[in-house]
Amino acid sequence: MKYEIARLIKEAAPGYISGEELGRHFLVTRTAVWKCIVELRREGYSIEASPRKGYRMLPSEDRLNSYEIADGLDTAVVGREVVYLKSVDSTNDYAKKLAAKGCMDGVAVIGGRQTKGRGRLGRDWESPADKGIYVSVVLRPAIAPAEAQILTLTAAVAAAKAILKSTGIRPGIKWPNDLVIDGKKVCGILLEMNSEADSINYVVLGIGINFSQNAGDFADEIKKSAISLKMAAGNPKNGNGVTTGRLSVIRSLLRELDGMAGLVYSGQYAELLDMWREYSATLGKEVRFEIKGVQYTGIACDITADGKLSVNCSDGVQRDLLSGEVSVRGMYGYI
Ligand code: BT5
Repeated sequence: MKYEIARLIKEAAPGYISGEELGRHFLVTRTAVWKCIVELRREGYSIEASPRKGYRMLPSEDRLNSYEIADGLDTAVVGREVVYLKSVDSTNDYAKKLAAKGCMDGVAVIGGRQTKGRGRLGRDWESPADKGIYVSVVLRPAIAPAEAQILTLTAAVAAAKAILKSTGIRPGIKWPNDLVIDGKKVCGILLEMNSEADSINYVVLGIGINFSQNAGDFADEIKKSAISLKMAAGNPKNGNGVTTGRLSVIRSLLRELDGMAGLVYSGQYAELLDMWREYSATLGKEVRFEIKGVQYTGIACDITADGKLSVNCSDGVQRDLLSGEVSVRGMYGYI
């Protein structure tokens, strides 16, 4: 009932709606309405109470709860069910548990903070309360496990589009799983999969976006390589500043992920790869990577149909990289 109350108050804004009217609507007492208001305020809703006029919703962007995230989302798969947790160890771990129990395709888990946010290969993902966006989505695509890399690209394009649409800032994609702004990492993607030899049981796509950190909020080791949307907005070349809250970015992300997942589910990889190329901050750049202890440099020239990065190496050989680390000139200290 409380979110229904929130909806009615929101609909009445900028006007008021009386406690009596709300009580009548739900056939409860005004005291019961008041108890819901107290709970809603605790969840971050700014609701003004005036003794004569009733309740009024004040503008506030950062109301994160499953109702606000899912309300009117209207997606086909992603976000059909939304789980919001104020604090969680890792949204990926939580989503994996739901998936193992058989949850439906498209369940989205969102955290207000993560106490054990993870990157790839056991690395950490800094996940402070209220300053970042932590989203994991369970997908059950009917594709071969060997094709799963396409989903990392899918998530990267979806996150880039969501950031552009909701904030006006255009990030680039650094292959395979980073989004960058001004040469620094604003978003990381973690794909985890549970599969049989030739079919996928489920995939969990985890996306972390730095939203409102200041430079001083990041640990010393990543201060030079990390950026938040708020920091990016401080650079005039990135637009007029971020005026949205995390809620809009999250809703936009779920919608874009839904669109992108639709492309994968219907086998429209070419379209997806074209979008990836459009946002790429890697193609055409000098890159450096290592295979079995040998260092190579070259120019990243394309992305293959199965998501590999093609590099024209300085020894004249073209190499297609499946995953791993690639340093891109101009990013993260590679000059
Ligand atoms: C990633 O790993 O970039 C994947 C990050 C995925 C995080 C999401 S949040 C929701 C979901 N739940 C999880 O538990 N994880 C996912 P990788 O490419 O391995 O990069 C990790 C490295 O990025 C670290 O070793 C640091 O150097 C750096 N790093 C850590 N936190 C960062 C942050 N907040 N911003 C920028 N860089 C960061």
